[in-house]
Amino acid sequence: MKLNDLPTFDTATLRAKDAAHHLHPFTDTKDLNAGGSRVIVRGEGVRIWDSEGHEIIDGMSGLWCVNLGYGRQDLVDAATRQMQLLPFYNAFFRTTTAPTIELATLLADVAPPGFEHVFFTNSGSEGNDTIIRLVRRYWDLMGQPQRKTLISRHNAYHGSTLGGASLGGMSGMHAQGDLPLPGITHIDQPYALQHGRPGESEHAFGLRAAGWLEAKILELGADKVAAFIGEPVQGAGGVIIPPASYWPEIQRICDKYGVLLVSDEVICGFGRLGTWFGCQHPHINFRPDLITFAKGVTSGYLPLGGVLVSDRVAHVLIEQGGDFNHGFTYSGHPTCCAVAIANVQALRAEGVVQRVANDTAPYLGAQFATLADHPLVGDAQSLGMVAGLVLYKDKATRTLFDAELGVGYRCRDNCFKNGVVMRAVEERMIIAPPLVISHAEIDEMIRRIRRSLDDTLAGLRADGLL
Ligand code: PXG
Repeated sequence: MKLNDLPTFDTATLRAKDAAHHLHPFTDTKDLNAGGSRVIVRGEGVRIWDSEGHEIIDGMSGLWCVNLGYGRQDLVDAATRQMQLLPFYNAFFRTTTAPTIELATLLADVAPPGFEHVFFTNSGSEGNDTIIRLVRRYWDLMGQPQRKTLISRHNAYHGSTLGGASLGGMSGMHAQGDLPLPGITHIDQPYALQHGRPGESEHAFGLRAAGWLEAKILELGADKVAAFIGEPVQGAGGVIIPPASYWPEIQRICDKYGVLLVSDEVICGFGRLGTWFGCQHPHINFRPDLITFAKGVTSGYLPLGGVLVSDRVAHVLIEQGGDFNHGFTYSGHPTCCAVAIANVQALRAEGVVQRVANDTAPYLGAQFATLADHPLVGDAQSLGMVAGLVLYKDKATRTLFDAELGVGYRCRDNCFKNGVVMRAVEERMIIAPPLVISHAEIDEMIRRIRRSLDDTLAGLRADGLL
């Protein structure tokens, strides 16, 4: 859309209507309404604009999803063509649509070896609910119906449905609504800054953290455990990058006890780490039995998610399972699938995943690491196109600020003011920019982040907090 074709936006009226009628996700509505929400009206490449005309580099790709960036006419055209032809038809009663078939075929091609089947959902949360039902069904069919328990990790994020929130390990979510559901339990996350011991190597910590899974399996009894689920790199938890020793050891433990291994690739999938799926990254390196995906499959242009099912599981479901009594009206929605096809084809044709691995991610990592010379910043690390740093009160002694000060939120607000989206997760500040970001755009993003860190430092000093 040309700039002079843009509609005009009356920010005050929009904010008033938003406050009157919209309950935002994960939001204190009273607090939001006191200040008013920011209305985002346009996007192009890695940039977004708000209704007051501010230009902002989107360091979070929308919400970890706009992998190809904004303004892709090919994705718009794919949606338009499909909506003209057939906006919707279902896949329930011995019917399907061409884009649904073509996307299933394409996903089998880009998935790790041994994944020939997909079950479609609308979101990552529904994908993980599907995982719960699938793994329990699998073990019923295998004649081990007592294998019901799923093990996940504290501070994991697996969605906001009852199943997703239960699999997730967010204490704030569990505290609302009596979660987790029965049959879901958690071990600690592989976060060395929280759980590492003085002098312990990263390698040794990774093995010890994976050992918590073995201990939990033995506590429950291996014959009770259906699956272990984890994000290759925890996203919403604050970009927690596990040691390289962690996932291969998790794999070994799952193999030893016959436990299904589930990779939640909602963030890490579709090139985010420089491999098609996060489990394929050399630092991560495991072979899951099931993969949850969403977000990047359409670069967020339309909602779509699902579960990639390995041949081990699919064979049992298909050969012995009969009906699988599960599905959503929009499972395999043709317009969403058409956009996903265009997105995956573009990722391929433009060599985006390769470029992330060989060029963009190393460059982002090097530039992001330079932030560690800032007085507030320590532990600035990245893997692929996700990066996180810690805001320290005293980085020499790794002393954190009191949580009540909300230092991360101060920093996040300064980032917005300086034209960059960065997300705050308690003491951690994180980014996950579009995969198509250029070197010049990375430079500009890092400059804006540095300015925001300076402003945060100055504000803390002015308020007598440092
Ligand atoms: N798994 C993972 C790993 C996710 O990151 C979901 C499942 C759920 O997907 P849906 O499509 O149902 O939202 C997610 C979603 C944040 C944030 O604050 C992250 C997500 C969602 C909302 C906020 O970082 N990730």
